Amino acid sequence: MEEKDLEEAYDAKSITVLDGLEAVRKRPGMYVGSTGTRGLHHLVYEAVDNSIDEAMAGYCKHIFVTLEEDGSVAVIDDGRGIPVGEIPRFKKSALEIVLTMLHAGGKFGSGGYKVSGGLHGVGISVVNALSEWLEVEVGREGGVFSQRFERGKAVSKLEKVGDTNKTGTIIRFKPDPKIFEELEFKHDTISQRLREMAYLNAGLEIILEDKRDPNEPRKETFLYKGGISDFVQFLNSSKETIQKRIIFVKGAREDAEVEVSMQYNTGFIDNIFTFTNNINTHEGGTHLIGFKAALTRTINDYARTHGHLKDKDGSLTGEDVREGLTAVVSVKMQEPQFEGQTKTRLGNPDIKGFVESTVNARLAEFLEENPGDAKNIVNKALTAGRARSAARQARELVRRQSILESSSLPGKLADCSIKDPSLCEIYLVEGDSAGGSAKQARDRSFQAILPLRGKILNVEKAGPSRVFSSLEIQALITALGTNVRDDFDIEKARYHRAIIMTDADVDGAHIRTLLLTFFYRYMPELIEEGYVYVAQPPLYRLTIGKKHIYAYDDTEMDRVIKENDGKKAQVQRFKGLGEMNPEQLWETTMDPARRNLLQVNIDDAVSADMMFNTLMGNDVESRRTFIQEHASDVRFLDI
Ligand code: 0RA
Repeated sequence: MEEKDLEEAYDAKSITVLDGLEAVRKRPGMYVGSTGTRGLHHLVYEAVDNSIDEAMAGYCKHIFVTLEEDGSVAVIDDGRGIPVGEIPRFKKSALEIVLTMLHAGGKFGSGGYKVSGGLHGVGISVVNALSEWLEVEVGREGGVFSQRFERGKAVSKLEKVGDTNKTGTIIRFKPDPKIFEELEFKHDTISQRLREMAYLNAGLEIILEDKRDPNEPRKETFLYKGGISDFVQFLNSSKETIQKRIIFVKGAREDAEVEVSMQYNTGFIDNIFTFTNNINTHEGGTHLIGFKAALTRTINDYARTHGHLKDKDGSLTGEDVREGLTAVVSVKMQEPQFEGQTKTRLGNPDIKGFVESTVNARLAEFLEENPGDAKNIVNKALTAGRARSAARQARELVRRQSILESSSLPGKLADCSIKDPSLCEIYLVEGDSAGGSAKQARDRSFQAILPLRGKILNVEKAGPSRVFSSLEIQALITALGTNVRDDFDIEKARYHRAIIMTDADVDGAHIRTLLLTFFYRYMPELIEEGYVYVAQPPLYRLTIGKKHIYAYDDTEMDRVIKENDGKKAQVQRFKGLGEMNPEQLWETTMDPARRNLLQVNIDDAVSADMMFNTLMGNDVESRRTFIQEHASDVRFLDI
C-alpha cells in the first residue's frame, strides 16, 4: 500500500481518535481483556498478529518471538516493514501513526483478502500504550529505521540508523508494571498459541525462543507445510483413526476462503475447532453451521446411493455423523462480524452457504475417490445411530425412574437449605467416609455434599449409553440440575459452584481428572461459566508450640519450618481427607474465608483436548510421558 493510501485510511476517523492511547491506559481491560495474566499474554498475541497479517497478505515467511531475560519480548518478521514515509497531514511518519493512533476494525493491508487477525483489531498501538517502553526497527527502502516510545509516547524521532537490503519489522516491548499485576509470561501458553498460528498458516515458520533462564534457553520451531491437515493429525495423534487419508477441502471466492480438514477416530467424542482469520471462534457461528449441514447431508447422500441406508431406514442425524470426528474449519475473510458473549461467534450470514456448498461438493468427491475410508466413515455413523437409540432408551429409563421417586434428587445427596443457586455450592467428594466428614464439617445452609463412590466412569472410553446408565453419573447430573450436551441449560444449575474435593494422592488426582473429563465432554458450558472448582486440602499440619499451621505442599512446609528456626515443629501428614476431623476439614478446605479454591477454566480448548486425550485415552505410552512431564505440576488443572 502506498503511503498516500495510508493517509486516506486515516482521513475521516483520525480527529476523534487522536489521543486514543490515553484511553487505553485508563481502561486497559477494554482493550486487552484484563490486567492479569490474560491481558499480559494478549500483548504478545497482538504484536504477533501484525506479523501474521503480513504473512496472510503473502509478504512474510518467518516470525521470531523471543522472551528476553529482562521481561521484554521481541517480535521480528521479514515482511515489508512498517512504512516510514511522512504523512503530510500529520507531519509525522506513517510508523509513528501506526504506533500511536488507535484504529478500530479492519486494517489496511493489500493483496490477498485484506484480512486481519486480532480479536479486538486495535493493533500494535495498544501494545505501545501498555508498555513501559517499546522500540521499533524497520528495514525498508534500503535503510534501517528506528524509534523508541515510552508508555505510548514517542521519546525519540524516527531515525535512519543504517543500511540494509532486507525488509521487515522488529518490535521490542516491555509490559508496563504500572498497568499489569502479573508480568511473567507462561512459556506453554505462548508456545501453544504460536503452534496454532503456524497450523493455520501453512508454510509460515514461527520460531519461539525463551531466554529468560540463561541456564536453560529453549527454542522451538513451528512450521507445518500441511497446515490444518497437520493440525488434525496432531489432534488425533494419541487416538486410533479409521481413515487412511486425512480429508482436506478448500474453496475460495472473491472476498473469502475456507479450508476444512477432518479425520474420524474410533472414539465417541467430536472435536470441531473453528477459526476465522486465525481467531478461535469458540462459540462457533455461521461457518460451523454450514459445515455441520454439509457433513450430515453428504454422508446421508453417500450412504443412500451406495446402499448402506435402505429406503425404509431413517436418516443419520448430525450427532451420528459427528461421532469420533476431529475437524478444523478455518475461514479467512473480509470484515468478519463477531458476536456472542465472548465475541467468538462468527455472525456473517452468507458464510454458511459458502462453507456448506464447498464442503458438499469436495467431501462427496473425497468419498467417491476413497471408497475404503468412505465405508469406514459410514459404518461408524450407522453404529452411532444404533447406539443413539439405545442411549435414548437408557435416558428415558432415567427420566421415568426420577418421576416415580417422590424426590428426583439422588438419595445420597446432602442438600443445602438455601434455594438461591447463586449462593449455593456442591462438594463432590471422593468416597463415602470423606463424604461423611464433609457432611459434618459443612455449613448446611449453603453447602451441599455429594459423595461419589470410587472411580466414576471414564467417559472418554465409554459411549453415551453406558455413561447414562452409570448410577454415579446419573446422581451427578440430577444433583447439578443442568442436564447435558444439547439439553444443557445453565439456568437450571442448582449450584453456582461445583467443587471437586479428592485426596491429595494419585487416586485422588485420577478421580479428579475423571470428573473433569466428564464435565469437559458433557457440560463444557459449566466450566466456561466458571462454575467448576477444585478444593485444595492441605498435605501437612505443623504444630509449633500451641500453634497449628497447615501446609499445602512440600515447599510450603519447608518454608514454615525454616521460618520457625529454634522451635521444634511436629509434623502430621494427611494421607487423605478421611484423616482430618470435621473441624480441620472446615478450617482448611471448606470455610470460604480460609479455603483456597482453584477455578477450572479452559482458555485453550485445543490443549485441554490434548490433555484429556492423553490422560484418558488408550495410548498408554503418551499418557506415561505426559504424567512424567507434569507430575509435580498441580496447576495443569488450570488449563
Ligand atoms: C502498514 C502498512 C503496510 C504494512 C504494515 C503496516 C506492517 C505492520 C507491521 C507490524 C509488524 N510487522 C508489520 N509489517 C507490516 C503495508 C506496507 C506496504 O505497502 O509496503
